[in-house]
Amino acid sequence: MYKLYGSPSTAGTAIHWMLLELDVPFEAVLLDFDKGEHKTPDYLALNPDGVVPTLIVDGAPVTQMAGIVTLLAERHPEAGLAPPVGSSERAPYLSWSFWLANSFQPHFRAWFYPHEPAGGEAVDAVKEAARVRIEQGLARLDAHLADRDVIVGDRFSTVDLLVTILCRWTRNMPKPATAWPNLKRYLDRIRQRPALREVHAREGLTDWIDG
Ligand SMILES: N[C@@H](CCC(=O)N[C@@H](CS)C(=O)NCC(=O)O)C(=O)O
Repeated sequence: MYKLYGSPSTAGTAIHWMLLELDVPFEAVLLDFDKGEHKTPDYLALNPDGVVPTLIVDGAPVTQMAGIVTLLAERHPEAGLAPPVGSSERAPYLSWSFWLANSFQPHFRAWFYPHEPAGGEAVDAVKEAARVRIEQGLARLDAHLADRDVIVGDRFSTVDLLVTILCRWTRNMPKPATAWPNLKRYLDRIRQRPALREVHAREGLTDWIDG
């Protein structure tokens, strides 16, 4: 039985969705950011960064969105949400996973929390730099999807789950992911997945899922 600490419409949503894709038993605790529930001593003992998600696996906390979905795919290989170790698709799978986590996702942190790198002084410049880099990343994904339905191989994987969540975060940005034609076609198909629709319902999210 997994226990997820998340919060609606956050990186926690990725794990919530993944658990529904896997159809495994779990408990979801949705923290209220407005009440600072992610900064309490008890929660900081689980996740010292005071962010979501945290997943309790066999009694121990596991953090980092991309790491958690990769771990869950490994623990539930029957779901086929990651190419097997040793397969030819493993290299692009790991490259895309780490690119998303290390190179692309941090620009979203800068966009939504610009005071962190800017120190309160250069918030507008930080947001503008983040916007440009997010759009460059979206253009790269769009080009990759020109003749493909998924990012790696020929079946949906945790890479697609991460791409979808990050694209969702662009929905109120000046140029959202759906403005790129291949990304829109890709996202329109993924938005039909029952588990993604279910996580929207469970977290009370009504925007974006229907376009
Ligand atoms: N690198 C972390 C980033 C997690 C993160 O930034 N989570 C955000 C929500 S999407 C959060 O908890 N923000 C609350 C805060 O920073 O106070 C991960 O991938 O898990």
